[in-house]
Parts: sequence; C-alpha cells; structure tokens
Amino acid sequence: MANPEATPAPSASPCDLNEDGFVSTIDVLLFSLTFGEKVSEALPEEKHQIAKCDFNNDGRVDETDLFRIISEWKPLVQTDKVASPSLLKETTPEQSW
Ligand SMILES: [Ca+2]
Ligand SMILES: [Ca+2]
Repeated sequence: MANPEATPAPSASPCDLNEDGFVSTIDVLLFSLTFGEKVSEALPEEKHQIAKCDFNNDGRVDETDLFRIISEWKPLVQTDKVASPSLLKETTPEQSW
C-alpha cells in the first residue's frame, strides 16, 4: 500500500528540467526559455528541451504547462545557483494569469 505521506522520488516530476531532484526556480527559468514554443517548429537542437517542457504532450509549451510547473514549484527550495532571482520574484503560485 502506498503511503500518502510519502515523498515521491526526487526525479519523479517531469517539471524537474535540470534533473537535480527538485522543481525549483532554475527549472522555472529553463521553462520560461521555451514558453510559447511548438515542438513541431523547434530547431533540432532545441527540440529535446522544448519537448521536455511540454508536460502534457500537446505539442507546445503553453499556459497549461506553466500551471503544471508552478503547481509543483517549491520556491522555498532555492539554490544559490540562480544569478537573478529578482526576475522571478513577482511570480507566485497564488498569482492568477
Ligand atoms: Ca530541478
Ligand atoms: Ca503543452
């Protein structure tokens, strides 16, 4: 029986784009670089990253995928690798789009 209190495996979320085990600001930053892109129109070298950000596999990175990563984003789990956190400071999970 699965324990509902159990923490899922760190790499379980597709939103963990840099695969460090957390959905953090870095992942949101990576996501933002592909926002609005279509997988079918992506350059070959960008296709993998864009497909990765298309969490619901509908062929493009749009609001649906944004809601998904924000719902999984743990802003408190920050690393010191983010150079410009002020860029993302105004975006909170509570904010309506
Ligand atoms: Ca991550
Ligand atoms: Ca999508």
